[in-house]
Order: sequence, then C-alpha cells, then structure tokens
Amino acid sequence: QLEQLTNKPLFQFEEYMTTKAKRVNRALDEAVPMQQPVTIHEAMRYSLLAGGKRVRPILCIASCELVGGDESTAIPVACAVEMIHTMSLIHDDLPCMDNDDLRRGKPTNHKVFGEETAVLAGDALLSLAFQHIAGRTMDVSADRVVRAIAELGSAVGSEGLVAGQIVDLSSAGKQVNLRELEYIHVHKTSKLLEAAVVCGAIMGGGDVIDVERVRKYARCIGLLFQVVDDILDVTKSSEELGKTAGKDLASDKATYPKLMGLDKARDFAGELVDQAMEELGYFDAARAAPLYHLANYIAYRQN
Ligand code: GRG
Repeated sequence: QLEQLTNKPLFQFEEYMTTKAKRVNRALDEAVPMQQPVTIHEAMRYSLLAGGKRVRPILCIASCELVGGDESTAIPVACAVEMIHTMSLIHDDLPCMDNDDLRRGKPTNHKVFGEETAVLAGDALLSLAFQHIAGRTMDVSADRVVRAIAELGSAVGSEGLVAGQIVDLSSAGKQVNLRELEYIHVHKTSKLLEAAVVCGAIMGGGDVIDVERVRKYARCIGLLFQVVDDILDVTKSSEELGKTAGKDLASDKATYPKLMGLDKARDFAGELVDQAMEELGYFDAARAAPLYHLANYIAYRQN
C-alpha cells in the first residue's frame, strides 16, 4: 500500500544487486591475493575478478538473510560458490571442452596463460573454495559448516556439475530428448545455484523445513535460468537477423524452444517462476523480497 501511495518501490532491486556485488567482489579480491608463484595467482585472479554478474553469491547471501542470518556469515561460502563457478567456466572454455576464445568479454584463461596454467588455475580455485569456507567462516557451528561443505561438494562432483558436463559432452552430435536435456541443465546449472541458496540458509541458521523450501525455490530458478537462456538465444538471434527462425532453432544444439516449441517453452518458464514464488510465500515478505526479485530478474532478463 505504501508502495502505491508513494509510487516508489520499497525494495530497490538494482541498488541491492550493485551493493551486494561490490561486497562480493571486494571479498573475492581479498580471498586470492597476489603472491608467489605469481603466474598461478595472476591466472586465478584474472578469471575470478573478470566481472561476472555474481548471481550465485548474491543468492547465497539473500538466502542467509531470508532465514535471519547476517551477510558476513554467508560471505565465505558465497565467495566459494563463485570460485567454483569461475573454475567451471575456465575448464569449460578449454580446447578439450568447448574451446572458447572469449569469456565475460575477455580472452579466455587458456588464451592468456596457456592450457596448463588454465587447468591448474581451475584446480586451485576449486581447492581454495573448500579451504575458504572451512577457514574463514565465523560464528557458525562446526556442524553447519560441515553440512555446507558436503552440500557444495555433492553439487560440484560426479553427482553434480561434472555429471552434467560429461553427459553433455557425450551427447554431442546425438539427438537429445527433453528428459536428457533437463538432466544436463539440472546438473550443469541448477545444482550450483541450489547449493548457493541452500548453503546460505544453512549458514544463516535456517531449520530443516526452511532449507528444503529454499532448495525447491532454487531448483525452479536454476532450470528457469537455462530455459530463459534458450528462449533468449532464439529471440535475440531472430531480432539480430530480422528473421523468424533464430540461430538456435537452426543449430544442432538441443534447446527447450527446439524440443517443445517457443510458446510451450515460455509457458514452462512461467510455471517455474510461479512455483519458485510459491515457496517464498512461506517466508516473511520483506525478507523474501531479494529472492523474489532475483527470480523475476532471471525470468525476465534480456541477456
Ligand atoms: C566443477 C570440478 C568441476 C569441473 C568443471 C566444465 C565443467 C566441469 C562444467 C561446466 C559447467 C558450466 C560451464 C555450466 C554453465 C553454467 C552457466 C549457466 C554459466 C553462465 O552463468 P552466468 O550467466 O555467468 O551467471 P557470469 O559470467 O555472469 O557469472
């Protein structure tokens, strides 16, 4: 009501994102100082501080605050999630995987530092992520820290990101059905988003019911992230080409619009965002505002 009267939204989402991203960037900068051996630390910092959107660490912090925790409690695990996300991008870009030249608008890690260093920079970031949670988390019981580490470990390994990547690689050149496509996206994208949100709630002191509710929210927005990505691939390239059929409809890669049609893919995205919002309905509305706006941001982003 106040929002209607003053015509000013009570929750300033852009300001929230900018403020949180700045804090995360500062913490990441401090987490990986320049030191000997210089090359490896330079390579780690190059990709880590290359300016991603920081969606995962912000989700982690927002989830911690949702259940009543402080931002500072979630910062080490939020940084760890971003380190893992970054290392997965470094490895994904390698010639033996996607062989990409550009990432976050800059030459990929292996293009600048060479393949050997890029592999090691990824390995070092993965290892540092767990070291950082264990060593830097303050004022949280050991039991909760261990639960967060286990959650993140399972999201990253052969039941998580690695599972998604291996199935994706082995499906190259084959016909992928909807069930297989969902498996790939759930593992490559949703698992880490889920771990970010769940670890935030664990660190913030959420009970089992809270944690499972935010898990369901995260599963929806994780898949949503990818469905929207697929839709944007089609609509953006259609715009650019001035044609009805976009790049992705023409390429070999399986996508939601290709397998279910653009309208059904849009409906599916709508269902996922509704389901995510439903889970937030159990929490205090003011505290849930950041996660509510983050879901909308993922659903309605234009790039
Ligand atoms: C994790 C041990 C381990 C190995 C890596 C290579 C690999 C296994 C997995 C690939 C994972 C991958 C690249 C998934 C795609 C995730 C995704 C949606 C990336 C884009 O995320 P944004 O849009 O990017 O949040 P920014 O740059 O903003 O952070």
